[in-house]
Formats: sequence, C-alpha cells, structure tokens
Amino acid sequence: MSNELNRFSLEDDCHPHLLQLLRIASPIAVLTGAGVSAESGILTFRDAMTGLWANFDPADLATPEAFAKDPATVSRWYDERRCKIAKCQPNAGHFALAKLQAVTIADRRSFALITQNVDRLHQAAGSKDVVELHGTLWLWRCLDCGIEYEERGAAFSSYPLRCACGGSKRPGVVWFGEDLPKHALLTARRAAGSSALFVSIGTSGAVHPAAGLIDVAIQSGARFLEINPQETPYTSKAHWSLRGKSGEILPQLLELAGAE
Ligand code: BV8
Ligand code: ZN
Repeated sequence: MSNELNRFSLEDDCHPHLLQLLRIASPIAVLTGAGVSAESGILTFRDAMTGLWANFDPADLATPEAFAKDPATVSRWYDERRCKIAKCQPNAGHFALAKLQAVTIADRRSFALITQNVDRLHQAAGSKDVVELHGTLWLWRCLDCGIEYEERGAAFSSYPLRCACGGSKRPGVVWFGEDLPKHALLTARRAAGSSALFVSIGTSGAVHPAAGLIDVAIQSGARFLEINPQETPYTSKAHWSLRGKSGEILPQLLELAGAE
C-alpha cells in the first residue's frame, strides 16, 4: 500500500485495510499520551499549568534540579495532581484499549500498551502489563533509603513528605533530564520494533525518547495509525491519521472492526 496519508474522519468509510489490520495484525503496539486522559478530566501536561501554577513552566517543576532547589513546592505540585487524578475515572478510550488488548490476546495475537501517562487510568480500565515510560504519581520513593510507598490517601499535610527513615520522598515519575526506567524503555523499543501495527494516541510527540518509538516502529516496517485532535510532528508519517478525541474514536473504531 502506498505511503500516502489516508486522512479521513470516522464518518467516512473507515479504511478497510486499517480495519482488517485491527482484526488480524500481530503484534499491535499502542503508545498513549496525556490526551487519552483528557476526557477523564486530567489536564494534559502543558494545560496542567493553570491557576496557582500559571506562572510556572513545567520544566521548572518536573526536574531533579527543581526538586533539589525547592522540594516543598515541587512536592505540593505533584500532590495536587495526585489528588486531582484520584477523583478521575477511566474514559471510553481507556476501556476501548483494554477491550482491544483482550480481543487481540484471545486471538493469540500479541499486544503492547506503552504509556507516557502517570495516572494509571489504563490499569484502572483493565489494561494489563502496561509499560509506564514516565513512572506514576501513585508511587513516591525515599531519596535516602530508596523505599517506595504507594500513596493513595488524602492530600499530604506537609511538604516534602518524610520517609520513616527521616529522608524526603520524591514522586515516582521520570523528570526531564532523567533516564527512563531501563526495562520499560527496552520493552517499549522491542514492542515498537516488532509491531505490525503501531498506534499513537493523544500525544503531541514532543517528548523523547517516548515519541521516538514512532520512528522505531515505522522504520521496522509497521503500519502507523495516529489518533489525535491536532497534527503532530508525526502526522505526515502516518498511514492513517484520525482527527478527534480518543474517547470518541476508539469505541467507534473497535465497533467498525468488529472487536466490540
Ligand atoms: C531523557 C512525567 C536522557 C513527569 C514526563 C531528543 C530530542 C529532544 C529533546 C530530548 C531528546 N532526548 C531527551 C530530550 C530531553 C527531554 C525532552 O524530550 N524534552 C522535550 C520537551 C523537548 N526528555 C527527557 O528529559 C527524558 N529523559 O531523555 O533522559 C537524558 C538525560 C539527560 C539529558 C538529556 C537526556 C525524560 C522525559 C520524561 C519527562 N516526564 N512526565 C510529570 O508528569 O510531571 S513527560 C510529560 O510531558 C508527560 O508525561 C507527557 O508525556 C509529556 C508531554 O505532555 P503533554 O503535551 O501534555 O501531553 P502529550 O505530549 O501527551 O500531548 C497531549 C496531546 O493530547 C496533544 O497533542 C493534544 O492535542 C491531545 N489531546 C487533547 N485532548 C485529547 C487529545 N488526544 C486524544 N483525545 C483527546 N480528548
Ligand atoms: Zn527512607
């Protein structure tokens, strides 16, 4: 099939080759970004800088240097985000991806869900073996003794959080300038490099090395589907590009592919 871009909305006939791939391709690899959680009420990373945080640049908060300089402010920002996502539920897009994984595995095909998100809404929707490239807001780690705590409770009462050993706890996310978890990145690169169909959903493609997985997949011969309301630096490389919200497109796509 030629590499021309098949840009269509779901109102048109959804491309028969894409639907066929969703039914038979193996492996399928999916990369999600903050856009997949937008319909759950979680602001994307850039939108998150509103209100109290309006005059902060994410890069000024999501770095080891920012935490070293002002652990209380950085901890407060992450705790506020943690408490916000505690009130959020998975949306139809999360559930559709969990369904696609279940159907693919039931067909004895392989499926990998790789996420840049730190909210664990994929897991809450039933997705299994989610590859978390950027960690999660639910885990906090002591800088001194390394103990990891799952923090599911109410907002912390003081910042930074203290470990039982007296050390301060940092959020279990990957900050800018920090390496991604080695095993997660290796798993993601292997999944992208062996995929027959690679789907990127709700990501601006701005953050590396996560976004680079798209090139890994395409260069290894995968067909590439992008689902996003806006163009991204990868749109021009997509075999199919669906413009819209993942919570609306994914359930329709699964229904059209008979994976409902
Ligand atoms: C590293 C956790 C080695 C923290 C995050 C190569 C080229 C250029 C730069 C670099 C490069 N390699 C490394 C870098 C530097 C840097 C980087 O990428 N900088 C960018 C900004 C230029 N990368 C790193 O530092 C990484 N580490 O490479 O280590 C190293 C070591 C030392 C020095 C250099 C390199 C670590 C990156 C991880 C950072 N941590 N998250 C936290 O959450 O606080 S990244 C964070 O931002 C999010 O996790 C997300 O992945 C990312 C982007 O955020 P958003 O834009 O909000 O979200 P997203 O991109 O997903 O876009 C939202 C999309 O959704 C939009 O397109 C929108 O249209 C769409 N949308 C909206 N509504 C919907 C929707 N889609 C569908 N449905 C809807 N309803
Ligand atoms: Zn400790």
